[in-house]
Amino acid sequence: MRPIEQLVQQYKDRELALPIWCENGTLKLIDQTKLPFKEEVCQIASVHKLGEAISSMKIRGSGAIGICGAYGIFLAALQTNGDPQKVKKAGDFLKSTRPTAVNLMKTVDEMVKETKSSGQNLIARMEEKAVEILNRQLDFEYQLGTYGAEVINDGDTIMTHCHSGAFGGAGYGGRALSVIRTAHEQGKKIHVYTCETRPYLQGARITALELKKFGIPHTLITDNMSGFCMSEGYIDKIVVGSDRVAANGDLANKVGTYMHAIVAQANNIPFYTATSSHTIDFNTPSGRDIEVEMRNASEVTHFNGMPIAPEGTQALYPSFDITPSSLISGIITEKGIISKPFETNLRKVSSKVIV
Ligand code: RUB
Repeated sequence: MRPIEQLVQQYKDRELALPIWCENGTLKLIDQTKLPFKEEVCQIASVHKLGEAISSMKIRGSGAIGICGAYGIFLAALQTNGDPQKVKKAGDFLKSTRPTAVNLMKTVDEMVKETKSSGQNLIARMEEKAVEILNRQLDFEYQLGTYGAEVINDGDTIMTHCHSGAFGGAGYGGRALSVIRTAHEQGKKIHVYTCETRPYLQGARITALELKKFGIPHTLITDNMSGFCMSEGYIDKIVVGSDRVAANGDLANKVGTYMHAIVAQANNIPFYTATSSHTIDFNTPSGRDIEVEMRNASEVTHFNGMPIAPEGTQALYPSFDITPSSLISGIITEKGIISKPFETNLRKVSSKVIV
């Protein structure tokens, strides 16, 4: 069986739709900027176009861009007829497209490392390896979903921010929504509050769409309503994804996460991140060392190309913020739920010990 046929079969067996796949040298992905109104497939045959799709958020979410990094290296191998030096250069370009999410860097590095032992069969090996990475991420989603569902009680109301779900991952539920989806599939009666997530509205456009598809009851709120909802007792738990977890447990996630975490602590509401062990970056000692991507201010002054502020208004768009580990109750991974002290317990995960 060809890698693509194997992949399609795996997804069929699990009754899931493939979010990202590659056929005959063309990468196919759902254009997330068009959601929820259209599920349009974007076709990409060059590393340059892939970089553009990542920077312009056609594909986004740390898991999904990690998978794209792997396929991007396969495309680079095809485009350069398997020239390892040029493949490495393409990898450096891909890594520069979004600086905060570490999965992109890690999958590119993993693929480039593999070129060293691939010999004559470099192109074929790159395709196999990309499929392997996609499948591995999908397995992680089920595993972390099962661990994470342990902290969700029947009757819980869970708040999430941004979109940490299937379109932004390997297709089951990404990270936060894998926890929520698993709890729902276990028969727990849950309700989700999804923050709209200004300015890109990933929560309103994509999380609400997935919750609807999964049949999970939910309520959309604007980001500035989370304090009210928490102080009034609407929320039992918070589960968000992570773009990078530093060695001390601080995490980078979509801007706004930090303010939700502070309000959660003030109201004794447990705050979890659902992530994979690959999002933990031991080369980053603390949140202070994470580069926060600054996006174009026009994304704040405009919506869908329409201005929403007087012409000439200055704006700022830090795409992520840092939530200090002191505000985090637990880090849900495919290897188990990591509790405090994070500094020591995160290290144990890297040596495969469940803590
Ligand atoms: C995405 C974002 C998501 C994370 C975590 O930002 O902040 O919350 O990717 O989710 P953007 P996950 O929309 O700018 O890519 O861990 O599932 O990737």
